[in-house]
Amino acid sequence: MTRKLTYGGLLIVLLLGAITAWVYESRLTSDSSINPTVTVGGPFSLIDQNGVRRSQDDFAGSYMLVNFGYTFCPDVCPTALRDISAAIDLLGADGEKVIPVFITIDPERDTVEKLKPYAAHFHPRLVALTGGPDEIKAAAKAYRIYYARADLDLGDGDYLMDHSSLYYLMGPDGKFIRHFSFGAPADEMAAAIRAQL
Ligand SMILES: [Cu+2]
Repeated sequence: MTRKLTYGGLLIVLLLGAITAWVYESRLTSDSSINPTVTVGGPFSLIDQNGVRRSQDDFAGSYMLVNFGYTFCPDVCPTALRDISAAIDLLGADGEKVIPVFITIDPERDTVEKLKPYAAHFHPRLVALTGGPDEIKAAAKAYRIYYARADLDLGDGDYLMDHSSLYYLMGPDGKFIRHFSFGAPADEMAAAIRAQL
């Protein structure tokens, strides 16, 4: 296969992934506006970048800004984490009330060792969580996150993951407050979060 074809294939896979995630997300957002009883979030038990098991109860009393992704992600996740970190910094001292939480949807590659420098790169208070495949599956289901391994071999055993990129603001009681879509500007997120604190 030529280089050109490989890049073309990659583009198609990324595009299909984006469309799937978009369809899934529009269903979620329309669901939750039509039906306010649609729940997002809930109990989880995962392992943070320091190897410590963390549950939803550990975050009680703090707001969480939760998003899902994977460290091998070439573009979407780094952008999301940069925007989320910027929004929290824009909140100044109030930002201390909000804990940014990144949950991997690629636990096979995203080990504790991998998550530690990745999290530190984006925000000093970012909590990055991994776990067993079933634990990740349960957390993603609770947060209505779609993810799947992309059907394209990048060589050397590398692969991409398709996943939805929504950020969830959860209250000190662990309840869902609102979501932000990928691409939401940091200043708009900061203002929207401030209105909830
Ligand atoms: Cu990603």
